[in-house]
Amino acid sequence: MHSTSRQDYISVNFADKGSGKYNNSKQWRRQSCLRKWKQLSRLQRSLILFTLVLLLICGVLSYPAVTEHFKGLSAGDEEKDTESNRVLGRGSPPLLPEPVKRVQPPLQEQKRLPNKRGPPILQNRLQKKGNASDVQVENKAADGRKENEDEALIRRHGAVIDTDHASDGTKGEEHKKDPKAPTDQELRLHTDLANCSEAVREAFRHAWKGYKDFAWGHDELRPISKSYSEWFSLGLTLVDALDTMWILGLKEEFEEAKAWVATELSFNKNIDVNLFESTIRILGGLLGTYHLTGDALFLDKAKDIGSRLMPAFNTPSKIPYSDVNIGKGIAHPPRWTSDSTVAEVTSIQLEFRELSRVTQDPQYQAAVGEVMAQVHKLDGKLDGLVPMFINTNNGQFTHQGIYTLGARADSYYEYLLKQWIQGGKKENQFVEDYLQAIEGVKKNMLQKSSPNGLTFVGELSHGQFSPKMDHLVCFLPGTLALGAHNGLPAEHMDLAKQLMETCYQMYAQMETGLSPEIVHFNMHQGSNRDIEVKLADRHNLLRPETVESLFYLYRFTKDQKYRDWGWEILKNFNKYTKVSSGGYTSINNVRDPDYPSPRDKMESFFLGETLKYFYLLFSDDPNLINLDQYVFNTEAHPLPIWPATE
Ligand code: DMJ
Repeated sequence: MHSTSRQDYISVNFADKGSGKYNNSKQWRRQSCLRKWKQLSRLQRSLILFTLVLLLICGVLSYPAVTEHFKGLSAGDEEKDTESNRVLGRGSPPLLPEPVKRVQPPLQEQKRLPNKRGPPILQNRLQKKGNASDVQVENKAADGRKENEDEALIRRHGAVIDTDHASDGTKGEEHKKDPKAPTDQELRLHTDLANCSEAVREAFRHAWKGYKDFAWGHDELRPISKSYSEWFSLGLTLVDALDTMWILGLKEEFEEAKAWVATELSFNKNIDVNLFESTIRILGGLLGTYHLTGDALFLDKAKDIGSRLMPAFNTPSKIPYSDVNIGKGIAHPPRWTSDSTVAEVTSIQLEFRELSRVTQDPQYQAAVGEVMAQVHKLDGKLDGLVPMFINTNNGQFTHQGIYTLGARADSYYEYLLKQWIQGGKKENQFVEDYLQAIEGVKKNMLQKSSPNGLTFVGELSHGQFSPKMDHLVCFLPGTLALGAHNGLPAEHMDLAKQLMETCYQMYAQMETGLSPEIVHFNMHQGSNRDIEVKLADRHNLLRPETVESLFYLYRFTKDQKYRDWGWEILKNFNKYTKVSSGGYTSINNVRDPDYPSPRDKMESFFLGETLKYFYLLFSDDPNLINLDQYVFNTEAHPLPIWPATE
């Protein structure tokens, strides 16, 4: 409605410089206010003053952050003290993790059975320092004793490395050692004493408490505002976290989540979901939990969501649309394009292939296999590297000439290797494409930074190299190591170690000890520092990739430094992202330890992936997800490697 009220018009008087008009009118206004005030009765004046004071008091009290800030800080301190005492084995005896009971799928059943991507880019809403009181993050909670140990650890690991003088194939790992820093053996002892596994379980319980108290049954916790956000309205965090609880031996939490799945989780809803995200988190999560527990509830739910996602493949090219309405059975591309993301259409294969195997229904595997077959044949690759978009009408790559191992392409490479492993290393096309792509990375995207020669994977745009690397790329050291473990060239392991060091430095060189979302490496001779971070890239979303790779590297090399690095990162998550009332929050600024600026969101992958990989990193049981029996999907849900007889 068009309003013509007076408020619609603003009249602006331009002051005549030097005429003194502006000052005069200000004076005039002040005098007229005073005159009006004096005309009021004493009662009227008292009433106005009383109301103003009342409003002021209410304003202060109803601003939750003010009271919560103080409550939060003191509660946080207490909690942290207890936690660190337990973690360091002081006071009461350390809590040992309960033995994890794992149920493998019965052998007979196995025989019966047939054989950042990347989430939508999250906006960086940089907050002003004035909002600091919103934060209940326990970033100053550690006690004195612990602080000293932390500092020692950070001093040692924060030291810049020289990758040109290494003895172990990783080219130069001469840490500038502080003579006061603890020896490797002391650190090992420290790590053992700290009982890292219990610390991860504590972290999970804390995250779960926030989810349970403020977001139960919803997609994601917003821990600062003690509320939730919805993406698909499918209890995303709960479903993503199911197998983590099982692996961590958190029986009670698992049972309450299972009860919710049994009674509340319904896919018969008129909602749009993203095919890739719901496949890796929900279908993958349900299948992984089914395999660990043997409970048919999860298989039934997996079949339900899997079949509801199938309309996505009804496109002219058979390259799936990005979105599906799972209630109506109608799929569509995003409103602004008929393209899908390459990583998204090529990182749903492990899950749908497994769904075919367990249901003996070949339609799922056929649909995702067709996508791989088409992508394999497409023109527009550069030495095995793929562009970021593919058109759902004609099945061709679009936006050609841009290559990255980060968002929108990353898990294409991961799933090439993992499909080969899942299928018992028989489908050669996958491993050939993978090997070619890794050669493509080495030839076109691998560079060293200055001054310390960190090996990194940059990006290519129409032949121009950019020294930009997403944190997402840190899945690569783990994937390379997994390939080498499965018989691929040993030099892949060397490269994995070098890139692991770089991903670790992306954490260690930041003031909070947490990596930003994106870094740029310096390549000019004479640079002062290897890593630069642009203002808009300083956020940390609690992502898993570096911890994931640390887990693989530790499993395959047993080098203690990977655990030490993981322990350091876990402590920094606790220091800068833990919210005292429950949950962990993404932060806006990894470079400001005084004000990391919470974003008020706990992504489901923090429980689904990050904490799971932390736990596995610190576990000494090689059979806790044996990597010769299971392959993790890109959301850390373990799926069985198919038995050779199938
Ligand atoms: C997760 O959903 C998956 O790991 C995906 O492959 C990439 N993005 C997030 C974690 O960063």
